[in-house]
Amino acid sequence: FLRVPKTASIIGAPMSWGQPRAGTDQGSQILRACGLEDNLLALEWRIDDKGDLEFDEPTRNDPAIDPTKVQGLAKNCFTVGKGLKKIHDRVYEAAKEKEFALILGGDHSLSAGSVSAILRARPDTGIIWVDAHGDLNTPETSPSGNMHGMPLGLMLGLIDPTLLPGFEWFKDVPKLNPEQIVFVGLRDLDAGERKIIRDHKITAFSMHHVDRFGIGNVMDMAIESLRKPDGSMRPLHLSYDIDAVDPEVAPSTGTVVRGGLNFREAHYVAEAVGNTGMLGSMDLVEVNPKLAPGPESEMTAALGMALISSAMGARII
Ligand code: B3U
Ligand code: MN
Ligand code: MN
Repeated sequence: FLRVPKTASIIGAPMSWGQPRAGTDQGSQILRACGLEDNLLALEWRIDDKGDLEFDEPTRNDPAIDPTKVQGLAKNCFTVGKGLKKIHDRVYEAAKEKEFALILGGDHSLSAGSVSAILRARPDTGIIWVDAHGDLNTPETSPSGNMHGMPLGLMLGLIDPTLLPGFEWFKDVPKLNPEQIVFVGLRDLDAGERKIIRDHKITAFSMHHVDRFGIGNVMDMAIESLRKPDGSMRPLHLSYDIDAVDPEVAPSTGTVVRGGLNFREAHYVAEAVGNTGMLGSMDLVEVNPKLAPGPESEMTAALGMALISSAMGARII
């Protein structure tokens, strides 16, 4: 099985068309500006910086979903789908070279690109999805049509990619089994997402569970839930949406929800995953410096950077 690789591939994926707010496309840049390379070097990583990918903008002539075939909306699907293909290819390149893939968002739709690439290289990977939201929507269940609420809907195969312009390539990528996912930090689910969690028996730890059991127990249970049937541990991918963290600590993000992880809980999540020795890849998404600009956005970006460091080996003692 995979042991933590020693070379980290940094992949900037400042794509923001999965949600409506300008500024999410500056996330990778602001995370880098918080000293990413120096911090990783200090943690004894070799760095293979792939730079920031470039993405097309949506245009008014882009193909959209056909309302006679899909009852719902996936805004900018053509541009998002093309962008995810770029991310997928770049992440796959890193993962097949056995590098640690660190993906800097960008909005959370990008994780359908990164996770599908990780699964192609490391099929048994377990996904730890740290988020206020479930991101399990389909065009039919989504209240907003924003694709950053759909990456797990895509990865679970709940959306037919052949009906989504821009996603034709997605029919050939590996999909997730529900037992390969665990949620931490949930507190804002749509009705359709609740049903998907129930119907597919996805392990989910909401903020209610954090209150009830404490973050230490929650992370023990979350990690334990990702064991394979033979008892061995899966390689892990951490998909960290900064909006999992309480808005008092991480205000600069597009969809804030009160009652999130506090500062230490947020770090603990990353440390606990790092401590397994099985973490092979990570997304850090939804930092938007244009929302709450100034000291608050610096605080949010610095936190994002600290969470990456924690997952990749930084320890207090
Ligand atoms: N579940 C809602 C809101 C949302 C999802 N992800 C974020 N917000 N960041 C939706 O639009 O799908
Ligand atoms: Mn998310
Ligand atoms: Mn979220």
